[in-house]
Amino acid sequence: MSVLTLGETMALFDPDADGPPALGKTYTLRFAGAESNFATALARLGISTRWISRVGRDPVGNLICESLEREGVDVRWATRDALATTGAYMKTRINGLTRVQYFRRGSAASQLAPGDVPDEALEGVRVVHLTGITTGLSDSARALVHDVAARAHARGIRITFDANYRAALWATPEDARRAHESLLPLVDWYFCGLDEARVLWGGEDVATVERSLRSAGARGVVVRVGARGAYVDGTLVETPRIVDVTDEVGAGDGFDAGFVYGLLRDCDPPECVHAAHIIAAQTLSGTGDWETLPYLHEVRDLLAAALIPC
Ligand code: KDG
Repeated sequence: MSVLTLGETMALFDPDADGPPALGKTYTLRFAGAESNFATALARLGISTRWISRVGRDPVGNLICESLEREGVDVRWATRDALATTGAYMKTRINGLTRVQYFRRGSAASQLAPGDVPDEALEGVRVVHLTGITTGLSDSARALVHDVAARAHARGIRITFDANYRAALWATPEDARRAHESLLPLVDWYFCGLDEARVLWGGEDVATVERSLRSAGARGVVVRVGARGAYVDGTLVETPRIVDVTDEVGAGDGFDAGFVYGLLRDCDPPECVHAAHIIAAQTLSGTGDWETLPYLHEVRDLLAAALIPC
C-alpha cells in the first residue's frame, strides 16, 4: 500500500530574523516543496511513500534526495538533471506574515515531462497526490500531471489534488483554473484554501466556491478556512484546538497528508479532516515547511481519540 506524489522541491533560504532582505542578513539553509513535504508527513506516519521529481546534479539536489531518503521517502525514480539546476526560494517574515520569492524558472523540476513516471512507479499505489504547483511549472510538467492522473485513474487509483495556487507561476488565475478544470473529472478529492479558491473559482463564501467547483466537474471537495477548520462537501469540521502559529507555510501539505492517511485507513471524510487537522497543527510551530511534522508515536493518541485507526 503506497502513495505516490510528484513535484518540485527547492532549496529554501529561511531568514534567521524578521524583516526585509538586507546586506549581511543571515539565513538557514533548508529545502522544501509542497509534494515532498506531503511525502515526508506520510512517511513519518509509517506510510510507504514515493516522490518523483527532477533535481539538478548539484549539491542541493543531492541534499534533497539524501534527506528525503533518510526520512523514509522512496526517491528511486527522481532524476538528477545535468543540464538544469535545483530551484530555490527565499522567505521574508514581517509582522507575522511570511512572503516567498522564487528562483525556479528553468529549474530542473520545470523539465519534468511525460515519461518521468514509469508504470512500475504506479504499481501497488493506492493514492496519487498531485498539486496545482506542478501544473504551473511548465507545459511539459503540466502534461506529466495529466498523463499520471489519466494512468492512475485507469488503474482505479484514488487521486487527490491540492490547488496550491502560486500566483508567481501563472500569467493569470484563469490559466491555473483551466489546468485544474481539465483534471477535475479524474480527481477524487480536490483540496483548496478559501482565499485561493475565491481567486480561482470566484465567489465569496464556501457555498458559492463549492457550487463553481461542482459545475466544473469536481467530486470530493475540501475547503480549508484557516483556524476555523475545513469544509468537507459543504459541512464544517472544526479545528480541534488552537495552537501558536510561527509560520503557516507547509501546513496545507500536512493537512493533505493527514487526510490521505484517513483515506488509507478507510475513514469517513469528516474523520479524514480530523486527521488532517492533527497533522497540520504540528507544522505551524516551526519556520521550516516540514521539519516539525509529527511522527506516528507523537500523534497516535490524538488520532485514536478522533477514532482514526493507527
Ligand atoms: O506548501 C509549502 C510550499 O509552499 C513550499 O514548501 C514550497 O512548494 C513550494 C512552493 O511552490 O511554494
